[in-house]
Amino acid sequence: MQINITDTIVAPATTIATQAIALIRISGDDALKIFNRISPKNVPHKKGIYVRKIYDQQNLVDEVVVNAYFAPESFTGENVVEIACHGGVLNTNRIIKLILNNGARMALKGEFSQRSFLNNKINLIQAEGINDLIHASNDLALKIGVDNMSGSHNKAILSLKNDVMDIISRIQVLIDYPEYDDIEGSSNQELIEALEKVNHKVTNLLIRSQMASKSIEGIKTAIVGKTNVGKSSLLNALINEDKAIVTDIHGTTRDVVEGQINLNGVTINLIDTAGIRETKDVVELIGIQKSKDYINQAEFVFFVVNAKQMDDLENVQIFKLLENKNHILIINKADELSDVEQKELLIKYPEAVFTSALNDDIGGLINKIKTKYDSDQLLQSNELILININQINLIEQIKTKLETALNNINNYLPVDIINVDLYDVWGLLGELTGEQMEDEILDNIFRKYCLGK
Ligand SMILES: Nc1nc2c(ncn2[C@@H]2O[C@H](COP(=O)(O)OP(=O)(O)OP(=O)(O)O)[C@@H](O)[C@H]2O)c(=O)[nH]1
Ligand SMILES: [Mg+2]
Repeated sequence: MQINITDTIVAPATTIATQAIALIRISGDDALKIFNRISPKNVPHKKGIYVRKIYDQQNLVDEVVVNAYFAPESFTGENVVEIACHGGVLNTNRIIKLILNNGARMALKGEFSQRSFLNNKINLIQAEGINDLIHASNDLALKIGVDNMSGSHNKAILSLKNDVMDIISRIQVLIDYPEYDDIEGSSNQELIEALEKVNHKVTNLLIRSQMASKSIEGIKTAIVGKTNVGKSSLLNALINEDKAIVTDIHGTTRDVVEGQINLNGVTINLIDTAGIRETKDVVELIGIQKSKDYINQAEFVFFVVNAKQMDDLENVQIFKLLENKNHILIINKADELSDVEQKELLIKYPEAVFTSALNDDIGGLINKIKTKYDSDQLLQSNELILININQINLIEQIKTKLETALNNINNYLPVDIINVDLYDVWGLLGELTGEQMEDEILDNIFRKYCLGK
């Protein structure tokens, strides 16, 4: 759909709900004019905060606080009027309707950010940063959102672009003056070194970004083990909620139950599964098969056992399935074990952690998860990290192109061929900041934002 970016738009910036205050934003050339149509005492063309009464014909609607900004000094770069009104559902809707009737149109999702981008107030990395910040589900996502929103990493992309352009120009000299073979900085070796430097930076950006995106999106973690060992109790203790049914009857969990925990920068998506045992019960058998499938699909497995049944056939089977899997061996019901028993078990299973789901004693497990998925480095990183699929996809493409260029130059292919790939790299870097992106793709990116953002 082609959107008209010259329209004056309106949208609620807060959810429409029963609340003290709601915020309504108007942006566009006519923002002030439209507001003044519903406020007999006009707001002057001067940046500031004003208290005004809104009227629908002769009827008082609300008393509001208005923040007026004027182009280009606003978030969108346009005239903006922000109305803080009283926050009831009916009231907010009524004011929005009034504004619509007086010449504005309803904003599309993310249209304020899109205008800000189109008016060069922010680039695409900053716009995505704002969106990441709003949707952040853990500390890492929040940090990356704030960093990217602030534009503190714009330099990183700029410097990459400069590096690439520098190599392109050096090659261009070779193309333009083929008769010289000793142009400074343009020997094969020098070009390879320069390209490797860029490739190194891009590779690190990709590694950081993939790690961060995985930690934020969540690590698919299955809780498996024999029946009645306390898997569901452990899930409940971890998520701090009685979500899964717990009984002392073997085979209580028949279908999977899911939960999520956020530890600093890591999100763990938990799946509690049916306990594994010999059974003739058809429903339970399906559940058990599912549990085995979950072990295969999961990226991380919590294998729960009870001390006295470590060597049972089912456990031996599960140990086999877990051979090449990232997992934690959890000996639950530790409250039933003496210190001596625990020490003996640790000698035999040094990698095990003890928990008592019954007593919410799960500190050891939490620490173990944190050592397996250490996001501290990312949390403290001062470097650019990108976490959206589109962004990571672009970095992967950039890396592939750089590697093709490196390969070609190492194989002494004609330099003009190498420049073809480098121009692509240049273009892809531009897509990251949104400079070289088609309108339709941009529209799609902004439509995933919130209404009013
Ligand atoms: N003493 C003790 N009992 C526990 C502990 N954790 C769980 N239990 C008890 O063990 C029994 C089984 O717990 P569940 O969490 O349902 O076990 P499960 O592994 O999910 O069992 P299935 O769903 O049948 O596979 C319940 O009676 C729990 O209260 C623990 O740490 N200590
Ligand atoms: Mg269970």
